[in-house]
Amino acid sequence: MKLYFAPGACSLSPHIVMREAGAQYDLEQVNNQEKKTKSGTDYWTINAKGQVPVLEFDNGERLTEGPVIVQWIADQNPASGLVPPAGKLERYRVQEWLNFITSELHKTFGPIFRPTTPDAFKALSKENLGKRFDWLDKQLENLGKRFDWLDKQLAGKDYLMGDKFTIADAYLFTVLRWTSRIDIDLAKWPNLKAYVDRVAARPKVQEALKAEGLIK
Ligand SMILES: N[C@@H](CCC(=O)N[C@@H](CS)C(=O)NCC(=O)O)C(=O)O
Repeated sequence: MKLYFAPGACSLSPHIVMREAGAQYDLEQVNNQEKKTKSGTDYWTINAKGQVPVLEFDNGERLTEGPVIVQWIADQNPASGLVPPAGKLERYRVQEWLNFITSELHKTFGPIFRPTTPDAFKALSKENLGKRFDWLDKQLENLGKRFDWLDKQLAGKDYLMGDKFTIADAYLFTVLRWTSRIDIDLAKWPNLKAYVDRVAARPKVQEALKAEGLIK
């Protein structure tokens, strides 16, 4: 089994889940700009969607889409308690979170830190720049509103589902880490800040961050 990842990208979420579940997969780093794996394989041949994460099975079959991969890993390791069993309402609560994180948070970040964006900004006229900034401002405002709501959800809770860490926390933590790259200071949302620090302190999360070279 092999997990394809790019340091700090959304693949950090299944990477954390893999470690929290006690699963042992190989890791293969992907250069997401060059679309090459560390061992030199053209990444388009691994995932025709050109994105991480990908979980590759020993028979060569591959599973994509982070919110699905984390459920698969957790289901293979039920003793880890990382996801409630299918059929229980709590399972759909976790899926409710995964869907919110992927569609309303994760995908809002992409265009904000796409590497080509600053060059385009430079080349644009002042008027166009203004329009882009209006757009960027709106994105950040929308994110801010969602963070206000999230902050309330986390008040008095250690994790999204209460006192138990689940796959949804691995994903939310991964996405919230990106705020520092776009100058959003989480200190504005005390529950969110405390949550990120709490997840970051988990030994398996520390292991994943170190393995991706994100901390020393
Ligand atoms: N729907 C996919 C999206 C994955 C995704 O956005 N991956 C990003 C990294 S966070 C990526 O590989 N981007 C490179 C690209 O799109 O070229 C999932 O949830 O797994």
